[in-house]
Amino acid sequence: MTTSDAPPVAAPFLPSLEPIRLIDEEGRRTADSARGGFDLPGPDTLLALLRAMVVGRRFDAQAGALAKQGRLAVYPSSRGQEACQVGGVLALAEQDWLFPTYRDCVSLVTRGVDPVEVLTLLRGDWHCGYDPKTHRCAPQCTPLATNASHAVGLTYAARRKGSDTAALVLMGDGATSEGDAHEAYNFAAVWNAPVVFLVQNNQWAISVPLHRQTAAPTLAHKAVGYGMRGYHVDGNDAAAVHAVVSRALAAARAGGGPALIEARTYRMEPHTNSDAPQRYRDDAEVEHWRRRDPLARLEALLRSEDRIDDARMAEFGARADRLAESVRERLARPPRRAADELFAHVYAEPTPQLRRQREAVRAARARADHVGNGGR
Ligand SMILES: Cc1ncc(C[n+]2csc(CCOP(=O)(O)OP(=O)(O)O)c2C)c(N)n1
Repeated sequence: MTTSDAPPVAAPFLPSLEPIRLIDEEGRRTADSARGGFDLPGPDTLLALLRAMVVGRRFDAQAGALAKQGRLAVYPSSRGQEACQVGGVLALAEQDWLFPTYRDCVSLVTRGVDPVEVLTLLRGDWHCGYDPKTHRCAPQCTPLATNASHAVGLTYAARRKGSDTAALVLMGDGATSEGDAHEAYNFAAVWNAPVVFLVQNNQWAISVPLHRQTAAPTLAHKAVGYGMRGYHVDGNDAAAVHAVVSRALAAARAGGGPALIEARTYRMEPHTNSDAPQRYRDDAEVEHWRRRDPLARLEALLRSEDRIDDARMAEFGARADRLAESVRERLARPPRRAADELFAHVYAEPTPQLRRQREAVRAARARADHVGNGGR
């Protein structure tokens, strides 16, 4: 066993108090002092970020409308958080894994998962509508922070097998207060697991504001206590999120260990379509963040540097509309799955409770079919 008398050095792990920013709120390149040693990605990457954000926002609006129509049981909006989800996902390599939450539908669409399959869980149709292995996307987790320890386990195992797979975990500010987050951060650092935890600090955990959630100077400072690198980044700057996540993933793949990134952003919509945010937050706050829109910021930079014009924006918009139309059409059809299939694959042998629930669903189905057939 090797030991050292030298005190551990915390400095390399410390995040900046000011978030790292590569594009300012007016859509201009920032000065070196704001960049934290990161460079603005090249024009192709910036265009890919903008295109994916335009598509993501259109998808999000469509999903919100489908929830209002009752075609989805619930929908937690990503609006305002596109730079985090798109910036993070486009930094992933082919072999990497994504571990999203219920909030992160745009991240899955960006990773290439069929948008209808993304919405399957929220439709109440099936546990996880997509095959996690196809695009290396874990199921969206609703229990807060449980995805974090799954990612540590997967990447630790992959590393032991000699693979250079890393993982990106998406989690909210509220999730960082969970015991599961603590355990995942600790095991990731102790095991040197190649995991990047991207905390989308959207300021609210349903109705709980950040200041009632944590006393830490920033959520990124939590990294220091676990012995991993912490980064504090402007979560409405897609270029900055992409640059920071890319570097953290590359370091993790190369054996440099995990990182905790806090992306400061804002949840523009209610927590879900069943929430009433006017009961706990001011319109003025929402308005403040509306003026910091991540799509407008990147578009402004690309326009001012002649990298994009109206025709190109229209192309992105048309692509987004096609996707939304396909989602609308396919979700108008009845669900594919038989309802009692929900009880399969939970345990090898169903428990007595599950068997009773399955019988109850079958009986309700039979009654509904009987009524549907005019009671004949
Ligand atoms: C373990 C657990 N406890 C409580 C909940 C109920 N719950 C659902 S969302 C939420 C707030 C989460 O806030 P945050 O992590 O900031 O994510 P956001 O929804 O803002 O993206 C809570 C408490 C849950 N899903 N899981």
